Amino acid sequence: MRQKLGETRTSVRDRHALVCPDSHERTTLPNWPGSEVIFVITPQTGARFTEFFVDLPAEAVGREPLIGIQRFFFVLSGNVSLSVDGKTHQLGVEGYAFLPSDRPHEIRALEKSRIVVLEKRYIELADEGRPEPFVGRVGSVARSPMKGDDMIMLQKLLPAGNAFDCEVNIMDFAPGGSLPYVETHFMEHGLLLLNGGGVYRLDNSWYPVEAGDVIWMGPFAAQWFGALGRTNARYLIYKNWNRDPHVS
Ligand code: UGY
Ligand code: MN
Repeated sequence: MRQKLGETRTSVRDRHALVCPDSHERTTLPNWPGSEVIFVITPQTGARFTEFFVDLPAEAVGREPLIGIQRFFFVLSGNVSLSVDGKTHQLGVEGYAFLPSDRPHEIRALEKSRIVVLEKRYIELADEGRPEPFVGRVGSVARSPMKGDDMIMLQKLLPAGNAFDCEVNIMDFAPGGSLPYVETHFMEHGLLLLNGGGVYRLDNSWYPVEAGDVIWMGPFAAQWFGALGRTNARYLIYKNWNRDPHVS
């Protein structure tokens, strides 16, 4: 799509970035043969994780990430299968999976599909083994009000436990709902807006955001969101956590 006079809402700053679909650039990657990959958050922006979309034609496969890197993926459209530990799972839209580092697996598109992937180097704890693979579906994850506010419903997609060094959640805002305060924390976020829209404050900038937008929030990026419009605003959000900042 040709844009008007070089305009875009995409904005890449030192400690945060908003990456909108109109500025996506496609690439190839050896472990995703035949698919198109769109990196939206990478260490080159300052992040300690990656977030990317993969557009898989029917029958395309994806293989493990680099050594020491764990992976979470979430199906945005289509249907994929995941083979791991001798079992095959089928994942439709809003199905997701977590794969610990160095665990051989294969993701196969059963039809043309789009997934979003988060990858992070695993930080091991001395007395704790790596987490086990986990497969789930958003529709069957419990919802609870975030910090007691029933205008923001939270779904935690990964199991609890010290083996995990990150979390991936869904936050669902009723129109008019907002984060209760401007957060600042050393943990980073990778956010994909799934539905609706609103205004995201990142440091001292306020951005209109809509479905399909990705946000990187680096350490201590001030952050606040208010949902606008007549429909819920819902986002998928990654956070590194459960590890001391000295090793994060
Ligand atoms: O978990 C979080 O830090 C979350 N409340 N942050 C955010 O939505 N920007
Ligand atoms: Mn936060």
